[in-house]
Amino acid sequence: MKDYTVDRIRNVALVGHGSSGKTSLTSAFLFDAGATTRLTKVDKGNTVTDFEPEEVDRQISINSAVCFCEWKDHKINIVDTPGFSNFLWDTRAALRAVDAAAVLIDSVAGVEVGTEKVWGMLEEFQLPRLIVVNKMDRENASFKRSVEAVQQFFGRQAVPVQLPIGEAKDFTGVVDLVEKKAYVFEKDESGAVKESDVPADLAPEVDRMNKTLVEMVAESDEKLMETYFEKGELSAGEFREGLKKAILGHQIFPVFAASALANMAAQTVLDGILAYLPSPVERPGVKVKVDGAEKALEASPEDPFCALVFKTISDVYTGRISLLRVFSGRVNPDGAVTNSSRAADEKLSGLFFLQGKEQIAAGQAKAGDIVATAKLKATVTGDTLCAKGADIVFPAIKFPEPSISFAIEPKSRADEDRISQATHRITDEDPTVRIERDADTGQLLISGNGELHVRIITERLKKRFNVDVDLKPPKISYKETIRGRSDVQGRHKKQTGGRGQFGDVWIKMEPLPRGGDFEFEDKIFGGAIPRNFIPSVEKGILDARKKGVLAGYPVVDFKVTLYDGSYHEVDSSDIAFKIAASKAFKKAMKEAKPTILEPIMNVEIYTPEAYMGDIMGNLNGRRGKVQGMEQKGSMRVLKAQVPLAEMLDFEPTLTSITGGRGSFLMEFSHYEEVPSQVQQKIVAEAVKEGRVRPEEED
Ligand SMILES: Nc1nc2c(ncn2[C@@H]2O[C@H](COP(=O)(O)OP(=O)(O)OP(=O)(O)O)[C@@H](O)[C@H]2O)c(=O)[nH]1
Ligand SMILES: [Mg+2]
Repeated sequence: MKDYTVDRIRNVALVGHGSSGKTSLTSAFLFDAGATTRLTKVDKGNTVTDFEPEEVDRQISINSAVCFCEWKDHKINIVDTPGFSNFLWDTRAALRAVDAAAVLIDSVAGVEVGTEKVWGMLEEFQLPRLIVVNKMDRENASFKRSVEAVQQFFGRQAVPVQLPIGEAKDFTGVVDLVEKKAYVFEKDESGAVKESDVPADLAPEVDRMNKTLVEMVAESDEKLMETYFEKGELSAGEFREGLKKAILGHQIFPVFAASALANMAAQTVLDGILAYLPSPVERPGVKVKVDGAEKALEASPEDPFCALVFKTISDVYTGRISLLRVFSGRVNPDGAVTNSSRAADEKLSGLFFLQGKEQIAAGQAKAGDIVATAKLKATVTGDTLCAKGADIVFPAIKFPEPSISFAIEPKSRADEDRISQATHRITDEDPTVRIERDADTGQLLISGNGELHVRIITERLKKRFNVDVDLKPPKISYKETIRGRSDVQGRHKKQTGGRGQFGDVWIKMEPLPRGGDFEFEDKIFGGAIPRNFIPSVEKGILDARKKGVLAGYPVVDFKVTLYDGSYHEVDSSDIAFKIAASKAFKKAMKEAKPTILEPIMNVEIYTPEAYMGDIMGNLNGRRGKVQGMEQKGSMRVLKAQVPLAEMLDFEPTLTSITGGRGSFLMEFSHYEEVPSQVQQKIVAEAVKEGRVRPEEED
């Protein structure tokens, strides 16, 4: 491959709601630019970027995947990201690797819940973006309606730079509103295009939209505004330069129209990426910590090497593959670097560009590019690699805590043995998964971001690691806490024959505000308990709080004050005080009005207005509390808080109520007390599972 200078590279993520066409558009890009010899299809399971078996089976993207194409003497690195809510954490991580994004909108559905979610991420990372109204060939496609929806949600900065020629089955191409030129595409998926004059019937609309665009550009810059007022127009140069500047400054989000599936107008989007989205040198310097101080990194190949590991792939043959975005400097395939996040040295053994899963050897990795390397020893996703001595560290990548757990049961002893090895590889690749044994029940728990996520991980265990497990119904991570105060003695005494054991503590227990977790205060004066035993008292309570007295769930949001006790010169020991503290904890908890807490989720539902009533009624039955409702065009956005325990089967319900037109997202909000009738059920369940014994006295 040709060696491209930094200004001739673009790093673009394709983002959007699930099924908006990101993978299909990626396929069209690759085919049109000659990177593939045929137009690959999601429905055929042969795309470059949905290469995992779980992706092929379900026809959705689960992982973000990197590929590239060479277009008009530039290299465009494309990151095809997942749109389904369970996998958006990976999309968020991938955004750390790019300088801009293309946001895909389904021309029939308009803005969906996932669109707003990814939009929020682009705002968070301050990435310039263009918008593609995709699926223009679909029945009921509407460019106008889609643009209106985008403007209602994201503001009037969303301005068309194209006007589609025809819609649905009549969609044949686009008019470029900057050049006022038409591009008409063959309907045979070849991508063959003819440039022509604007069709006469569209001319007035094109003039009007061109004027709107010019005005938006003029508005974005004081000097251009003056020129526009004086002359009544902008020169072609001023217009184009001003447009790009406005896009880089987030004052304009240019809107394109395309049909990825029919390979129509993908090339004009590629042109748009070159013309309007920043090269690595055009984006503001990425903020990093250098020797503790914040600094902006310039994308210069001459500076010290510095790269962020934004993704890890666990490949059956190659092992661990780390995907790097190089932000400055350069490195050779055998380079020695430092992992500055962990103060560990790493030696590279090869560099390659990824075309989906295919690896293409790279002679060097340079500032502004995306590359991959295999077999790093200490490095995980989110780490910084830099030149030895450079000591640069990128801000960490934040991953969500898992929101749902399932128990899994290995089908055989051999399966059980293979699990621990597989766990490592899986969490390497997906830092949001946890596979852990529950200390109380002995059950193996697998936790993730949603049911689909957990099911896919289970499939991966089977396909890649030959681990066969049964997935049990999901478990909610309940907690226990107290509502009242107590003041108790805990005494451990065994003084019959030989060396005895003696520990004696008096503690007060009181509630802390939600999220307060645990506090320990030592108020022993005058040596009632010798100093050296006090940490054992705290340890005893820390151990004991792992299991509450009601249903055996961890205990949170309470404070323990140790204020008195007694000891024995010979028989007192660390262990005796630990046991005394543990006894005191159980007693104190029972006397302090114990209660159970459950996770409450923030739920956001997007639905056409007609289904609002049914959805509200359904949420009521799920102990949901509606927090607010907004109208965005023809859509309603409903925000509610609902206990996770009630949301496990919400997805199919919403689909059936709305005929598939509604979508929702949920994320953890906080813990709240469980109503008493529900508590009784949880306790009964815990007794049945053996987490607690009905009368556990000692
Ligand atoms: N009619 C029509 N269908 C399309 C178009 N683009 C994609 N599709 C179809 O929409 C479905 C989803 O397409 P994908 O490309 O997988 O969408 P995606 O955004 O990558 O989906 P996720 O990665 O799962 O979020 C597939 O069945 C595609 O064939 C289009 O332009 N027109
Ligand atoms: Mg996809």
